[in-house]
Amino acid sequence: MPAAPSPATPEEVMRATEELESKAPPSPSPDDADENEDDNDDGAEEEGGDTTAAKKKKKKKKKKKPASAKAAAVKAVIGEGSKPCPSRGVTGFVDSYVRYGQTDPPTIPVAELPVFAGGNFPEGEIMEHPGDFNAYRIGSEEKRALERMHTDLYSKVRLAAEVHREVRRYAQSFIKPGIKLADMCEMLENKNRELVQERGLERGIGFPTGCSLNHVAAHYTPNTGDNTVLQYGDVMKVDFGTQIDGRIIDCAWTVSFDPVYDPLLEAAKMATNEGVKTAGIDVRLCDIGEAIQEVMESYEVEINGKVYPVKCCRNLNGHSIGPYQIHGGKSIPIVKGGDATKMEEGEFYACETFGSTGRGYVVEMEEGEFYACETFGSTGCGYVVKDLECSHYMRDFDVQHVPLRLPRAKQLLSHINKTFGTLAFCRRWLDRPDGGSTFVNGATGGQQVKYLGALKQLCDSGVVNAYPPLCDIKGSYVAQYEHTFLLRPTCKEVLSRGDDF
Ligand code: HZT
Ligand code: MN
Ligand code: MN
Repeated sequence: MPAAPSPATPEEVMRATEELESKAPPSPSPDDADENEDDNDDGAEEEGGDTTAAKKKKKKKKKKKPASAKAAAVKAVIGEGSKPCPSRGVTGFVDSYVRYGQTDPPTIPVAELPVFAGGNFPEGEIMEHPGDFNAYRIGSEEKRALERMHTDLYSKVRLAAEVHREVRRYAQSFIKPGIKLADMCEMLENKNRELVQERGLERGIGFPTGCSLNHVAAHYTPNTGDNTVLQYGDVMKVDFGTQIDGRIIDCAWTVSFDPVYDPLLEAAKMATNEGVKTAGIDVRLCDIGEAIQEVMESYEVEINGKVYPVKCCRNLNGHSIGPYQIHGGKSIPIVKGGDATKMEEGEFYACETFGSTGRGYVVEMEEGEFYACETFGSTGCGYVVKDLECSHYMRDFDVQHVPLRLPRAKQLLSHINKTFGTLAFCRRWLDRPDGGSTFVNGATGGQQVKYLGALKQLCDSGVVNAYPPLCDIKGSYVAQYEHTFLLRPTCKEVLSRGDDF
């Protein structure tokens, strides 16, 4: 039950898109305004060199100039053909990577851009570790010496992050109402492979492209044959990853076209930024959760004349990230009352928050399963849902060896081991002629056929885990933003930060 009428004819789709393109960007928060300004600033953000004074000066200038003059000035700096982003929830220009000498659309592998010669990839956003007890870190020679031992690691994760930024910028240029989600995922994933120079387990996609819609919060990607088309009234979470030597950048944003959802998107964006800001060495995970909830729940959103408080999805969390391990073992709660474990030097985290107009609690729903109505916040009879199939799977990181008698299960596990290792994968990839990696299996030597029984056996044996779509109540809307950061000895580096979000 979409809140706004969805454009049905191609003409209506075009009109909706044109309307969006002619509209001013969403009412900018102070943060958004800064990010927007940075876009015409030739990578100043990445160099961490933009001073507050410089920003103030630019802001004043902007106020005096009419919008058209500003747009022209920005265009002159970025280059010919600068395009504002057609979807809401992000800022800046979709071809901003041309400032690095990248083509538009991007075709040059990021590691081959001359501007990054010698592995000199852009640093993420640098923030100080919060707390007086951390103040010494930023100037500590001892901590700086520790960082010099990790130059290669930092270079790898910064490369993965730059690939993520360029792939998502490209995706933002073609994600419009009317696109088939399977096509969107294939284009995004193929660009990810191309820009990262996919080499099997060495470098490639970090995990399947989530494109969960509306009340589905996470872990939906189309299976083969799914013809779902993105609608004007949809709220879509685009969640994808890039990995180099197992170091995964996990980063997501929300796409919507109808401005009624802007406050919901803003709530999740601000809550994620609050989590990123609050995080640091020796900070308790529960304190981050409390700060996130405070920000998220300060928003409300009016849809069809009804006002909804924005709620945190309380059983979803951010997480630490280890090499080849998307969930490293620690969780960042997004509500108060979490555990008091502290963050530690050297750890990687994905801070992700989910704001919902629904119950603020997600359940796994599998096609054909039986649910009591209580599950959906009402009482009475139970019913069977015909909802979403599972698409996401991942080898259990800790399960070493399981005896498998059935040859088809054995063969599938061997395919998974060599193609994905302990990285997550989806059914669509098993259906590809390369079985998920041209580097590992050759362009046509990897396709898996009639594997669903074998996959189920691997799940039943515990060696593979299924990650079904996580759903709030039907008719609700969920927004998500996510960033990956690193707790360096001297500072916090928000690796995935871009000028879009
Ligand atoms: C699992 C399977 C995948 C990790 C978080 C996430 C997308 O919900 C502890 C905290 C991909 C990722 C994951 F195929 N999950 N981030 N981005 N999904 S999670 C999780 O399972 S476990 C969060
Ligand atoms: Mn994610
Ligand atoms: Mn994540």
